[in-house]
Amino acid sequence: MVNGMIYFLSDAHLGSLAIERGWAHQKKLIDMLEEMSKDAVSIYMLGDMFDFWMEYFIHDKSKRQFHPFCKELRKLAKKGIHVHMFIGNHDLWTFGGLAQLTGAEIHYEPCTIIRYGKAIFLAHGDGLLPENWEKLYPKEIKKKIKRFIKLREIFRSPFLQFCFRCLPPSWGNHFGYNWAKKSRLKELANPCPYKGEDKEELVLFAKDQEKQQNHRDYYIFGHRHIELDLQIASGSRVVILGDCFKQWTYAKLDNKGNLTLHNF
Ligand SMILES: [Mn+2]
Repeated sequence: MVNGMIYFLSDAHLGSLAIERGWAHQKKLIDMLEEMSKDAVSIYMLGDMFDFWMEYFIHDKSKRQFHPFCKELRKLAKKGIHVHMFIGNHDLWTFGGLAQLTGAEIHYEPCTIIRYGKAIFLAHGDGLLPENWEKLYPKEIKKKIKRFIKLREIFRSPFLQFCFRCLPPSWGNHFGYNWAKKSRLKELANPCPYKGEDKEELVLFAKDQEKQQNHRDYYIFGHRHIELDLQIASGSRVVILGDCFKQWTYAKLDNKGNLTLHNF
């Protein structure tokens, strides 16, 4: 479909030990993609589609649980739909395996695309901060952000990644899935709602970009598990996709360049 729709979704957290009825969850995601495939030209998944994804040097049998989803993505690609997957902060450890399994193009960095006359900035959203963040937040939040940045560096260290990939998959997975579960339960017990236009990091990041004359019409992020569609002063819109396990949010760009948020 040359003038088809472009879809954006994120944060399915497949395989999460904190989301019940794993198969029903995956099935609904497949149904959603199937629905999109009727008029899609491209589908962008903006990260954390898996709650934990690691590619070991030893064959990992547990990946079998995701075969239906991976098969669906291959099917879409075969149909001629461009399927894109951004890494998030839960599924950054892919070294070619996921691309092979799914036929999707994997993005390791944020990027800007131009479609139907609109410049669109795409990223998972973790680690994107406004320039003056150290002056902006109180001590406690600053400490939290610094901790997150440190952890992000550790996760991205090639040496530590190599070590982790040497582990037997059952050990690594036990560690990874339980860590992810802990963070999900923490989020459920202590949800972090939208912080407001003057505090939400991703909104401030977008405003910074606009100030630096890097104009985009739309900024689309995942990561936060909140739904947001906000017009900022420059006229740009900042869209945060909710998730694909509770809110089932997706965004759709039509061939006139209109972007809308929906729930499946
Ligand atoms: Mn995330």
